[in-house]
Amino acid sequence: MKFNDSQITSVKLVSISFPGRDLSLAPVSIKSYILKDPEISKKFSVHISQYDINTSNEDIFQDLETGNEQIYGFTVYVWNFEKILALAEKLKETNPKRIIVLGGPEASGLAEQILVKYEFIDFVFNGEGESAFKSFLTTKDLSTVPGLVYRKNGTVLSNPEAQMKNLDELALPYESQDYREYLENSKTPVRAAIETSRGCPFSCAYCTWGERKMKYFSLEKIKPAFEFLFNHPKVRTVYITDSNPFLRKERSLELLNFLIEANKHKKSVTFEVSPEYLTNERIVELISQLNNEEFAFGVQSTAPEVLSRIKRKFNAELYRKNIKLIRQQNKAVEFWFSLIIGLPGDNYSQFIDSVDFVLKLKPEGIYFHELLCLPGSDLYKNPSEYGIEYMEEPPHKLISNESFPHFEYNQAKELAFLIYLLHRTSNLKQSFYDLFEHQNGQGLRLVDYYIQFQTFLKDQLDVLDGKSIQDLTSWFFEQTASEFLQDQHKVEQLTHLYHSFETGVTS
Ligand code: B12
Ligand SMILES: C[S@@+](CC[C@H](N)C(=O)[O-])C[C@H]1O[C@@H](n2cnc3c(N)ncnc32)[C@H](O)[C@@H]1O
Ligand code: SF4
Repeated sequence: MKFNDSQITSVKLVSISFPGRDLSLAPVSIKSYILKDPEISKKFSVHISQYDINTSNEDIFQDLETGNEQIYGFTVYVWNFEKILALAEKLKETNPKRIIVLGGPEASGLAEQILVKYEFIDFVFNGEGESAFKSFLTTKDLSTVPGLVYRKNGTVLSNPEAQMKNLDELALPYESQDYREYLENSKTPVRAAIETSRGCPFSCAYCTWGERKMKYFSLEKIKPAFEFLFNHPKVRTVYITDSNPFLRKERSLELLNFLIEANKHKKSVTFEVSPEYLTNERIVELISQLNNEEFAFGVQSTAPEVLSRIKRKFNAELYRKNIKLIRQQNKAVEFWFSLIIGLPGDNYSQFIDSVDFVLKLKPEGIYFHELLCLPGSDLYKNPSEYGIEYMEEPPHKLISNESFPHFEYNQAKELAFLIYLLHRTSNLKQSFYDLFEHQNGQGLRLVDYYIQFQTFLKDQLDVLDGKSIQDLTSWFFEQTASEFLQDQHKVEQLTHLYHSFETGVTS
């Protein structure tokens, strides 16, 4: 890009995130990396602005406008794309000289389409942004900028991506002044994120992480970063963002031993893994000593038909074994499992088989996610191959799935919400587990008791409080359940109805 050499060009990196979290890693990493370049630090001033997703567009716009930025670089995810588009349009409309740049997973998956559709967006980056953005700010020839998608003579051109070869060249968040200040100024302790690797060697069809070569930060590099987070009073929990943080045996053993030793204040270290890939018993033992209050395990589906369609492995025995091992080591640990509703090849009956598998592991709760057809994923690229149709607009929910009729999908979602709610209602989770144990041998599966209770509740209590299940995105299960639980009268009603149901079943 050609910038005026005689004056400083101002760049704002913008992220729109969730409350209770730290400063997003993407702008922090990009800023730290590009400012290592003497030419950039001389000619550019770079600022980071982060906003809560619940902040109104008017307020964000006013704040963004006050600076005299020439370049706005937004980090785009599926949850903030619409907000960013509205902001970008207004920024451009009020001053056409502003340069609007998008990066991040959602923008990467839609790069060409964005430039075709939205004239107020100038550039989109595909993939990793650190060295690509540096090249953008320093080169005069756009065709050399890795991953850049841009317009030339009315056509949209797309440069090949270049991967960072050595992650140790990047700064970790704690090395950044912005990150430290953000923590200091945060009113309450946050959930801090840290990357120890990038990529994923697997290739689940719904995910955008897969088939990317694994790259690692060295342990020497990440150890002080963890120490900083463990010892910082404004850090509540530490969240490892990796796809599968404990894949390599020797590295995992060293890292886990270190984490256990360094975590003096016993903060929770969270991450999501698929127990499929935990094949070493010592690693599982060490994971259970991490002092976690909570473990999140990806299941997604247990149905062979679905697993083969989405190209994912599943080994029920290994699952059970690992969960049992962790439980033996750490009795207090709470397990959460993730299931996706609406996967290709799935249907109501198979979905409840998956739910039953998970329930039998007696989790604290289940995260149910409606299937999103994420740009860049195989599902998004080849919907007809998977027998699905999805919404073009974010969050790219399903319109149809040939194996999972609408009615069944909503039924599954309704059951999912009920289970989520029951597991959040004190004692009721255990009541179902006890009921099942007590009734064992009656030929019913654990999930069947939840289904029977769902039928029993009909016309007696509306757990959705007038909302239609179709309009409730699974993202809002937590908020909807919390609203229900704040109403003492409703909680009493639910508990009372459960007891009537239980009496009916056992008598
Ligand atoms: C932390 C995280 C979250 C956090 C929120 C994070 C936040 N800051 O607000 C939580 C836990 C809330 C979350 C939730 C969800 N998440 Co999430 N999450 C992540 C995770 C693990 C890490 C993100 C991160 O910081 N990465 C590290 C940074 C450095 O990487 P990056 O963001 O990709 O940025 C690089 C490039 O994209 C690029 N770049 C980024 N911004 C910019 C800007 C410019 C100008 C340039 C040039 C380049 C550039 O350069 C960066 C450095 O190389 C990612 C997976 C991953 N490892 O990336 C998934 C991921 C972002 N999540 C994803 C999804 C799908 C979800 C959920 C929708 C899952 C679900 N079904 O519920 C929910 C939705 C949230 C909701 N509404 O409740 C997808 C997003 C796909 C998409 N199209 O946006 C990801 C990519 C995982 C996946 N499945 O593929 N998530
Ligand atoms: C990206 S996954 C990674 C977890 C881990 N690597 C695994 O394989 O289980 C994190 C969680 O987000 C949810 N998720 C990921 N992609 C999704 C999609 N396209 N639609 C709905 N949920 C999704 C899944 O439930 C998953 O458990
Ligand atoms: S779901 Fe997990 S294992 Fe599968 S590709 Fe995504 S990150 Fe990798």
